Amino acid sequence: MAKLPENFLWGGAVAAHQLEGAWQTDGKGMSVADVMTAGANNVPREITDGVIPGKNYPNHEAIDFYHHYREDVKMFAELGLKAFRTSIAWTRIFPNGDDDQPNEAGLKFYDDLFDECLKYGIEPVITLAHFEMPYHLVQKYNGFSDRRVIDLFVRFAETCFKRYKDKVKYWMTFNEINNQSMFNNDFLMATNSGLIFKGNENREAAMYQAAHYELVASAKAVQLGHEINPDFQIGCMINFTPLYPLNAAPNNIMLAEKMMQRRYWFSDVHVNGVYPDNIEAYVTRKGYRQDITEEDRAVLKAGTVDYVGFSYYNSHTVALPEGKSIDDDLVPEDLIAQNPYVKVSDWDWPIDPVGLRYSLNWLNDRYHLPLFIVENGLGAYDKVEEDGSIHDPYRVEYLRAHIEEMEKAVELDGVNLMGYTPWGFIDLVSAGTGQMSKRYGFIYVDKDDDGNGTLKRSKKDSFDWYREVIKSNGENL
Ligand code: BGP
Repeated sequence: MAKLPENFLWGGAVAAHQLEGAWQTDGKGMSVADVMTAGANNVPREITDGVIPGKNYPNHEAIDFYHHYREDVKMFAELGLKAFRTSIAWTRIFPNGDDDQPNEAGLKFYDDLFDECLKYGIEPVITLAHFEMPYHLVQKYNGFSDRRVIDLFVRFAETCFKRYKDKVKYWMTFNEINNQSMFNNDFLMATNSGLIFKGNENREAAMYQAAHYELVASAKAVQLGHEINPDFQIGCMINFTPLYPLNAAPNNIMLAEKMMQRRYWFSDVHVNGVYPDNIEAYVTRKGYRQDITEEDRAVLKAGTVDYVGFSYYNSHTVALPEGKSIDDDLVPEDLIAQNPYVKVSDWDWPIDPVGLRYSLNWLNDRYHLPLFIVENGLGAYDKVEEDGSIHDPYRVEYLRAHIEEMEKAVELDGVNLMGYTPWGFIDLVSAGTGQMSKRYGFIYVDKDDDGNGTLKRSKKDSFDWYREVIKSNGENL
């Protein structure tokens, strides 16, 4: 088999609010992630009305990367990372989102962080908004349900592009922008587009309008970024969870196709600059997304992305419930069926390495753009032995199987892939559960779900394994 390209971006991925902590340090404002309590296994996190003393807000300290980044980046270099994907906390730069001036201390933090990475030859890969809209914008505008938030985001993007134009080449606008297709999920709506529902609003309608503004904001940022530095590579970022039909019943095949359309039109717009016909037909039929102008359409067309970044954790399987038709109002969550052919993780996430090869093929055939796997991994419980060692063969097994499928996609299927940055390669706060105990890392961080621990970093067995994978450019798995 042919090898991966020499410049393949082997790396690791994190997000500001899940590891930085220091939630009020050096002028940082409060983000929506700062008002999220910790949940538990399959108990959703609560979004509270401001910070309530005594509730556990795990992001407030997280792993305190803000104060540990120098020693951490040194370890990342030892691991051999070529790329480090993180996000810029919007509230470090514009604490309220609509401030007159950016916060210099926040800008300086990322200057120092990027310098530290570049010192070791580690390429920063930066997401502008990873689940952390300024809380002030959530309260004042209900996030992206208000058109005015477009310009506030664009100003934030412009400030970052200008400041870091000689340090950062790879950017993404919004993390997993398409999570909001699960519009019944409060957490996903708040983190994706800053929408909080107070009553019985039509959630799906609100989602289509807010997502439109968000896509316009993204396209404006992409266009501006290319003007600021024509060498920038600016991508979109979607959660990619292929939806399989439970069986060959034609209605289930059609359902899976419909659900794929409802989940992946976001990247269609990012890449093609136009809404796909099926979504135009759907929103027209439902009377959704009433505010879309000719100017918006021109902006979408002018601000298409350079690559498609995506996360892949699992596949889902769908079946049409008894007595339902494809064209009924379907609630995405009600369609999920158990796939008898795959095992699941401790958090009931299906484990499906072949699904990654399927996803790479699907995205490559659909978009004909470079792809970037910017998240992949297994959340698991780790045990620290008496002597401090941590044996995590399950993590290696998961990643090895996925990398094998990734390599087949590149080497046998001709997929154009830029890089691979496994998620949470240093333990951090889980986004979905708010727990520390759902760990993804090669680097262990001593902290538990109640916030106790020394924050000491140590290497798990997987650390040496991944270092060898990078060193051999994916040959030694
Ligand atoms: C993605 C997010 C990440 C991350 C990951 C794992 O959806 O982009 O922020 O946390 O999923 O999810 P979890 O932390 O819920 O296990």
